[in-house]
Amino acid sequence: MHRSRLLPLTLLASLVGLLVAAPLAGADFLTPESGGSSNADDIDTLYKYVLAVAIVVFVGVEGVLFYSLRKFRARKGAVAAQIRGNTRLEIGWTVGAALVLVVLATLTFIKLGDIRNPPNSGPDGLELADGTLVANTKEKLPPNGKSLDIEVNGQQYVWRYTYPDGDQNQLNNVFAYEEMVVPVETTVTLDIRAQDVAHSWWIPALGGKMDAVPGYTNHTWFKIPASKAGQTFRGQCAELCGRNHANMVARVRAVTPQEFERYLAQRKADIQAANQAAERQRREQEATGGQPGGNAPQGENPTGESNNPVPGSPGGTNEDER
Ligand SMILES: [Cu+2]
Repeated sequence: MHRSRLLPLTLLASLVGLLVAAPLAGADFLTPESGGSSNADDIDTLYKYVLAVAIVVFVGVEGVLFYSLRKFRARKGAVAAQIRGNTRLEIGWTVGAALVLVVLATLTFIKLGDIRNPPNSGPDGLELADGTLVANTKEKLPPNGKSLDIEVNGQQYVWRYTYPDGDQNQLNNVFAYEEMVVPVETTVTLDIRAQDVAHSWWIPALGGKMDAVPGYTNHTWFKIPASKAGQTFRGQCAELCGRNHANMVARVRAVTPQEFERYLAQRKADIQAANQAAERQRREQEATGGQPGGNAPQGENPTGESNNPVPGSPGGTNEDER
């Protein structure tokens, strides 16, 4: 075969090969991860719709291009037709492009509601009593108003999670870093904040990413199906936030509601023990006069900024539950 023909044919063949092989190379090669929550599945489906339309457009355009390159290639003695404008063709591709946009916009709006609005927890989800595990200032709640509302706080360079406990006192809530443990079949709503610079919360298999910006509270949600209990979903801060941005990882571990309740109780006990140990140490230091500034009256430290049991954690956590 002639060399000049070989090149486009090889290009076309490799292109077709790439498109055919792409789905086999892994389900999430061209479209987002999914499977952990219905909003992630909807986002994934939407990408697939757009991809399908894009492939049709791409193949159509490239097909006409390669067909024309071959059919109207330069020949000895041939004179090219001089064409100036073609109203029908021009209207045709303008209307065609507009139709593609209308189709994509319609599909997007059909899916958008299910992506943004959290559904109710399943019957086997965590038992959510009225007002006990629910924050009272929420933008998006499930239709029945009940969700496990966890505060996500981005800080250089770790994610901090605060679990609700039903009372107004934020200081005695259970908290954790890096790994969030959640019950399956339960709608988990997240209040996403940042305390220093902008970060971005993203566990790809659990839905879209959400900015964490100082001074704002953003909301997102997920609901992990029962079949995924025992699985851990991994993510990573998605906003360059400083030197150690790459180390700012996040994990969400799905457990059964029973395991979740055990986890919460255990964690509460651990935090109380650590606080008591810290308090004991502080009193000992005060008694021996070892700590500078240790003469503040005891029990009058509402911010809880001293002797925080977890290094690097913000002030105001789990002080003095007694
Ligand atoms: Cu970050």
